[in-house]
Amino acid sequence: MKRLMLIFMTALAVSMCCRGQRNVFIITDGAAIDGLHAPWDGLDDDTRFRCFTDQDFFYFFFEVNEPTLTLTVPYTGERDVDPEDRVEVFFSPREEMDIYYCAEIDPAGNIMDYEAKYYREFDYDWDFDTMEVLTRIEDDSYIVSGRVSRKELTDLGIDLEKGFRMGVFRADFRPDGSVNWYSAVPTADKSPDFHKPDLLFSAALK
Ligand SMILES: [Ca+2]
Repeated sequence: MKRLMLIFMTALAVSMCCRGQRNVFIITDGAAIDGLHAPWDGLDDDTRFRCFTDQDFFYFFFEVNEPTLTLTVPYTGERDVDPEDRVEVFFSPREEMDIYYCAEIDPAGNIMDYEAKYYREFDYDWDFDTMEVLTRIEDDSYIVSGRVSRKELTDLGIDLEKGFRMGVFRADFRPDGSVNWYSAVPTADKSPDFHKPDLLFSAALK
């Protein structure tokens, strides 16, 4: 995993790609999203998201400024991620989100992953077989890096070459239980709900 982190750190010098419903987020070395949005709270953050692939894996990386680190202690199981600070990545083969796959990862490296169907039908017993993450908590920030095998994504119907729908999100909890929800896709929605087609964006390999 040390090599994984090194790869991430060297891939950070990079290009900004288009995103949004009508544009395609092109996955190259260092495909970048800089800053997430919480329009329902009038907030933007400076989270950095990067992703890329090699022959075998899809890699993703988040760097989050987080002065109100909130974790469930003791951690007893993946649903304990629910009230925690975390980053989230969603994959769907289709815009309709008739099926999609989610990983919500806390700064300690705990993963709450599930299969879902629009609208908000969640199977928390489902897990990614090949997802691995490496996280680091620093002063007022944390890093989440991870990977999932391309074969697994392909088997789930996620076609990296032809394109798929991806979601990138963050939850910023505070110890008092209050929360701000952040999305990569700007939206005019009045309240946060990540489980909607217009909160995901089109992505594909170059
Ligand atoms: Ca927080």
